[in-house]
Amino acid sequence: MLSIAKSEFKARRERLLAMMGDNSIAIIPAANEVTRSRDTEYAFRQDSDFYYLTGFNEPDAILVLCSSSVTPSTLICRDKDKQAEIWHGRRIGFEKAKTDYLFDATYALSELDDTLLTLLNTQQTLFYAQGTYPAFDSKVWGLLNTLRCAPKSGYQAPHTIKDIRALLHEMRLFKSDAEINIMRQACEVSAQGHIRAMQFAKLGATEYQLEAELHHHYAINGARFPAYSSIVGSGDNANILHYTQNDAELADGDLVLIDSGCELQGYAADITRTFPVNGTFSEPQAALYSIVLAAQHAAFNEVKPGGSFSKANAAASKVLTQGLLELGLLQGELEQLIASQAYKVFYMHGIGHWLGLDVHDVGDYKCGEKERCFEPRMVLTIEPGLYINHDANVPKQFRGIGIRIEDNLVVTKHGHENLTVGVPKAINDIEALMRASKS
Ligand SMILES: [Mn+2]
Repeated sequence: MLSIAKSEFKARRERLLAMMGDNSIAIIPAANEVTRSRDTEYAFRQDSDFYYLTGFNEPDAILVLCSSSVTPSTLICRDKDKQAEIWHGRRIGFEKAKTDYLFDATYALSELDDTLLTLLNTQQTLFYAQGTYPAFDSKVWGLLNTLRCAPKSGYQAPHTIKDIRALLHEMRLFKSDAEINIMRQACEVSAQGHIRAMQFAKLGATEYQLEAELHHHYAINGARFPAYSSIVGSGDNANILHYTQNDAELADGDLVLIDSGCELQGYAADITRTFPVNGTFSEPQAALYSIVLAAQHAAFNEVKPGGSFSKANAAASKVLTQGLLELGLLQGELEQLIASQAYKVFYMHGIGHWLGLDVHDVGDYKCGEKERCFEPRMVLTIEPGLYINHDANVPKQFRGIGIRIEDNLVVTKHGHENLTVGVPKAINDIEALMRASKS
């Protein structure tokens, strides 16, 4: 299976250290385990920032970067513990972590406070992301106070505190070849999962059964968990944007909207497809679907260096408005309807978002006042939709139809590569796939 070399994680730390400047320290904590109920925990998910810089997948660890130190990259992690490992699982231990993960120094978690105090002392700038782990925030502020209160012991606290996320998230926005390869694989696995769910769909099946088909396919391909709670909404449920109840029975004549993607080695895929339960789009469904698909194609044209989310959204909104006008769901002048964003009644979310270790990945959407343009190696989603509620004030045949089509694109030198072409979305192709699975 594809993976990211430990040397790449090390190179990321070195790049960040160089950007931090002299006499700077960064403290980046790992995630903690979270209780699900009584003495059971949710499946552990590493903190994305910590993972990006370490590739280290244990809870409670701390990464410390010191730009002017002879040991710039330090990991503090759980020590080996025979009893704990018999009950809860293997630990790498600080000795092996140093060699396997290419750190300059490693310490056991029992030495956390002393180590942090020593490393923090006399540094000028602290880079830290406040607010993610409140308990750890308290520890850091406590250590800073210790340094401030004891100048006679030779202690000196950093003068300046900066947010590490400004530097780190800019790095994460641009994906390396290794990251793109893993995301390509996450997208392929997810696409196949969607195909499997389409093939399984039939009258009387349930939304949770389609969800199970998707998750089964992810898991047997090495992606044990979805990147986010899968949305499987049939009929009017598709009009609930973040519907995750997934407990309805599929009815004849309804569409099903599936928004789901796996997480592979920390990287998310995020695909949406909408298809008919009985395998054939009705006329009003096909009419609305064709508008959304055309809007997506229009937005795709803006996914290239120099393009932007707002250009993509403008292109998609124009097509959506035109289509809604032709079908009689909007009335008025095209230009005026676009200017007043009349389409927002039926398309109320954004055109897309960055994609990476987080499904709604990090990275600024603006450069100061201005919107930022797409550049090669950015990965993003394009996901226009139309949502016509069961009680919408429109011709009856369009009510209760929700449609979204979402693909994952990596920006290239001259345009983009669609990572999720593996799952069909043309009406003919969807109908052919579903017909084949029934025969
Ligand atoms: Mn999305």
